[in-house]
Amino acid sequence: MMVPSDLPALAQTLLARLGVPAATTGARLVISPVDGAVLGAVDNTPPEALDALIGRAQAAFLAWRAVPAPERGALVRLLGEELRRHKDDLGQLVSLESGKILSEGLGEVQEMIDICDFAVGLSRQLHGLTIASERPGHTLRETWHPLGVVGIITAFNFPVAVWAWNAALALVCGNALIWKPSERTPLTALASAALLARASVTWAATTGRPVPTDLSSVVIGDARLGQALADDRRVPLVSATGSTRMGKALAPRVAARLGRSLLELGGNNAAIVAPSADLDLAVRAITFAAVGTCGQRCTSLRRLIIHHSVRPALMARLRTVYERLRIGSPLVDGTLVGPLIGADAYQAFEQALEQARAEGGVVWGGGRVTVPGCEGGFYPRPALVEMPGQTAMMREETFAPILYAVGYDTLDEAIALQNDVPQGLASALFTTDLREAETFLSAEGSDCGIANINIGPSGAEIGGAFGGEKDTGGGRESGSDAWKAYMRRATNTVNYSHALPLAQGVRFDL
Ligand code: UN1
Repeated sequence: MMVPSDLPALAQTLLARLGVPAATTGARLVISPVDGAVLGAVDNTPPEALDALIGRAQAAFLAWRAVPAPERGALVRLLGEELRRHKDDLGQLVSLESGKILSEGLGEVQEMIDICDFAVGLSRQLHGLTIASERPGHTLRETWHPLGVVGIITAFNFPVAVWAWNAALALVCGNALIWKPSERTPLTALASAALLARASVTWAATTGRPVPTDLSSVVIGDARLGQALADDRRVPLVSATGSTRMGKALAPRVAARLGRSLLELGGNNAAIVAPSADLDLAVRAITFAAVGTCGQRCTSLRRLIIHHSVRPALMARLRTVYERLRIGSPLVDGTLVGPLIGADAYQAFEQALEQARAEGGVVWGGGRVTVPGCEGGFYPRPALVEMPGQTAMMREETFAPILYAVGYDTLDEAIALQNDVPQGLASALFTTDLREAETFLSAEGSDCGIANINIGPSGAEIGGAFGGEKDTGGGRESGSDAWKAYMRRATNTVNYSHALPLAQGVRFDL
């Protein structure tokens, strides 16, 4: 496939098919990282409009919480159907707007579909517990209730899937949503919202009642919008994905009013390669994890901790693979590495390599690749960096395709290195030794929210809980029981006897 030369026209065609009115006249320009073209121009949401919007979302919540959960699930099922129908269009738009390769753009929409399926099933399984009461004639149980308006803040790198993780769960849990997407990716947000709006029309036609107005909305603008959500008591949960810096600025504001935040922040993910590792498999897994999405996943592999006995062989093979990486337009079939999101990201990439050299690193790769027809895009040559040890700069996350390699002698030493960074998102060990594998997954092993064996740290399925510890923020989204963050728990004691025994045997005779 040739690179379509007129990306703005393609973007507007895709938007029209997805049900978004022409986005060409607003004050905020949307730049494609593919070639630097202006894809569209959208309206900013004035920060002062948020107060009324939160009020309307609150009213929508009060109506939505009374709808039975399986019926709420039906809306999410319809959203999943719209996404299936428009997977190609939305997947292409994701590629155009975020720069990820088309297969990953489509994969992202698949991730939305998957979480919708999960949430539909969940809508009949918002289970509480029954608990044995210590008192005769009493029952003790817990129930889960809708929470309120959920603020969702997302990043450019997964411009739609992360919203869907939050939105699909929050909707079946009976909440209203206000979504602040990255300023860099408003078009895919508007398109996702348009698909939900279509699903809402179908839901209304089949149930005979409308979806409450402003049950779900998108606000476009800068950090002030996120701050307004963080500060507003009518937003009991703020779910934020982005940098640790952003999370550290936002979370104290939410905490100041004793609200809840669900944080999905930076990662600094490592893979350990043990002497027994299957190197064929490891090379493929490492390369995908390090250069996929141009190193701009929060789960991207950034540090390689290699046993000294296999280090020369593995690094030689990685260099060969890196030399053959197809770097180019993400819209061209077969491309593996697309552009960084913009000039600032490219500058951070260069600066990190500079710093690595200053700290004793030997760099293979690096520099900017000129892609014919896409001269306005910032295409980096992914870098492999042999480091003398885990230096200070390796403890920071650079959102770019840089893979640092260090050596180790014992597994204990490797695990200590893996854990010795501020972040705690994803980790991996390549080994065929059962003892090593189980040690890595044990309490004394990886300290991350995600710990894998013989698979890289990125590319998680939606079925598991997703998130990490330490500077990653501690939140869990997506599968497993992550839904509980979107509900409030009530403990209920019912006395069906004629007596009033007090707990703990306390006597209070009148
Ligand atoms: C992110 O980078 O914010 O596990 C999310 C993965 C994807 C999600 C990444 N499923 O890499």
